[in-house]
Amino acid sequence: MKLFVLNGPNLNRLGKREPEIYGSETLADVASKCTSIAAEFGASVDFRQSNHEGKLIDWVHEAEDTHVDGIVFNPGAYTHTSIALRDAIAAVNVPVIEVHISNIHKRESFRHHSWLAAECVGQICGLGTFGYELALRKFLQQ
Ligand code: CA2
Repeated sequence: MKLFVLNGPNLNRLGKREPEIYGSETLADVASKCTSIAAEFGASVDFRQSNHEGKLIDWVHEAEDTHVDGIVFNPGAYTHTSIALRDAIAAVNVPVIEVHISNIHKRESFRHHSWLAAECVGQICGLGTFGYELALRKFLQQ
């Protein structure tokens, strides 16, 4: 099984600021956790981050073209703004689980709505970086 874990804008700063919201782990820590969980199942994880909307869209398309089995996706703030990312998810036949480290429903009202969630298998939020692990395990147990 081949999985993508995609991360959107500013998540490369994880662990460097706002630990009260996002915790103290870095994105590299999350990547190595995801890689070792996948390895337990003989699966592979391609873990990526971009600050650019178009790049994230290209990676969603690439997932279908290269027969990826599922995408764990933390789209960052594009969650709340991007119809283009929603269309990309709708345009591919690859299941996507949306993950947020923080509880977006407990925060500013502009974070309450996700344009992507309705095109995803499900959404996990507010469980810290453990949400990545849960989403991965959902794909891996299949
Ligand atoms: O809770 C999440 O995972 C978010 O996707 C994170 C996004 C935010 O815009 C979403 O509403 C919820 C922001 C990522 C920025 O990450 C930082 C981490 C540390 C320091 C600064 C930014």
